[in-house]
Amino acid sequence: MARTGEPVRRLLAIYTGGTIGMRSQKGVLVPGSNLLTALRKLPMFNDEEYSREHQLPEDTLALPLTNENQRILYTVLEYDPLFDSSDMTINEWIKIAKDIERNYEQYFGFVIIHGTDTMAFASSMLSFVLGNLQKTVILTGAQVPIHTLWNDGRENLLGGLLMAGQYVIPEVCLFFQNQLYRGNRVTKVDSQRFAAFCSPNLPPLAIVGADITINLELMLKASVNKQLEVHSNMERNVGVLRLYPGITAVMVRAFLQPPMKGVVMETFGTGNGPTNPELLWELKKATERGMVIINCTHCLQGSVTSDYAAGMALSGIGIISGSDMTSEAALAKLSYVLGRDDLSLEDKKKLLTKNLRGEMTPLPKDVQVSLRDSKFVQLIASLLYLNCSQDLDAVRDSLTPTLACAAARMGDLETLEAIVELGGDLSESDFDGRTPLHMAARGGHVGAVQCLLKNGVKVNSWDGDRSSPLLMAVKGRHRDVIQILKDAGAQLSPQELQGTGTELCRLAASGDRDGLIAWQQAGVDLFQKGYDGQTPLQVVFARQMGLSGLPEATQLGNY
Ligand code: ASN
Repeated sequence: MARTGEPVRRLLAIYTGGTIGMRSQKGVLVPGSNLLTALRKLPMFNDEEYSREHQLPEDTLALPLTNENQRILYTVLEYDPLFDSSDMTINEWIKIAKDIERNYEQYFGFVIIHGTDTMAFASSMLSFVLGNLQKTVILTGAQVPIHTLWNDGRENLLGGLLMAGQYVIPEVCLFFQNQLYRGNRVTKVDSQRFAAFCSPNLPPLAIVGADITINLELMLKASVNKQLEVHSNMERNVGVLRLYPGITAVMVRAFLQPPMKGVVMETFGTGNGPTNPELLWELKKATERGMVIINCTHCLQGSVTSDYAAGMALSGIGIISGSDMTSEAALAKLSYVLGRDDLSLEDKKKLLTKNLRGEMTPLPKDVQVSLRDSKFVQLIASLLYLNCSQDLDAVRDSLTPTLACAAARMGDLETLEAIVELGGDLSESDFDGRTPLHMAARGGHVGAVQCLLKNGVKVNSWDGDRSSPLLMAVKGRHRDVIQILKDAGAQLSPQELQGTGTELCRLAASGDRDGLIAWQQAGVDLFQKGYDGQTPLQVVFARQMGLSGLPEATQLGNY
């Protein structure tokens, strides 16, 4: 996962405020400017000799060499004004995302220095604002200012810089107290202790001790070949409603009034709420008029299920299960999805049930068998595609056709798209000479066939048995696939057409109307003769005269 061969790594550290740089003023802490000046004085953050020798710019410092002899340089971009994070809003988080976008090519990774109070909201929000991320983005901060003798700021910031400078973890993360978390899985759980955050439903992505332990199988895959996207059209009219025993229908109604468009509703236990009919009526009315409501549990750990009638009542009125998302992640996801003007309300609701940025664990019944979801393939893919070495290139090239054929055979669009995203070629054939298009055509998977054609796979190719994808679709009687292949220029070869007269007569004799239509759709003449000189139509008539039933086969002329 670490990129090799680059001795100097450049990071951008965006300082937005927070306790880490705060100073005491009239007895209270206020955001403090010139963090760079403070860092310059600390040898762990500033290799003075290197900076002098290399004449680093004023806003850039060098960390001392890492254990692996790597040099990490970081440029500090200090915001003005600086914020106590209680004042941060979607606007500031979008500004951070745009600063990352503007500097994306110049830096290896990004560290965002942020106040802890709303850091879980910030990391959740940024995980949705930043699309197709291929570089590491880490938020960090402190419970105690970095200038004080005993503080957590130094360790957190140094840890964040080291992680971002040494690893490519293509997602928005949060580093605190030696743990690297997925940003949209965290919540702040302590207002004073250094262990301020926890990730209740996902283990840390990495743990730093004497060694660094990376949980490779948990990491999201980089969207290779896709450009970074900043989704700045986030819906602001979203909110969190925490249910409590005795909450009244009137209060709920007041909360659900315009301009509110989406609500994260925090419910009891596994997603239960009062079954009070007036309250359910208010919620039902709101969802009917287009309000989107996600059900998340109050509990720190666990997931929303439909085990109780009290929970079922909520799902029965159009409320979407938030699975094991934190409220912070659900709010950010709601803001992102409702901001997608290209989607209908129905599609937005569907998207909300999906795992988009690793923010939730899909319910077992919703898990489709997908190579992309399997930890095994994730591990293989990350090993094959995120590392660069010639040996791995060779292994990747030989494994990709097999993976792609297996995915195409199952119609696993997600894996096919993932292979493309990761830079794989879908037109390669496996050891039997079969391409993924053969397999998708054989299985009748329209989406997979379209995806393969869209990605430039040749429509006419013949496997070891000299069969084309079109022949496979014909044999499977997949009429919509036959049509798509024909439209893309598919043709049966002279070899494939050999003996079709006999095959057609056989189908006619057994009354296989679908089989005959499939051949006709592939461009085969149904009036050709079989081995005994009879046409399929003659066979049908002979059967109709002699045997009962099969009038449908005579309707072939309609096609
Ligand atoms: N109030 C501070 C902030 O969130 C708390 C902190 O950073 N520890 O900006």
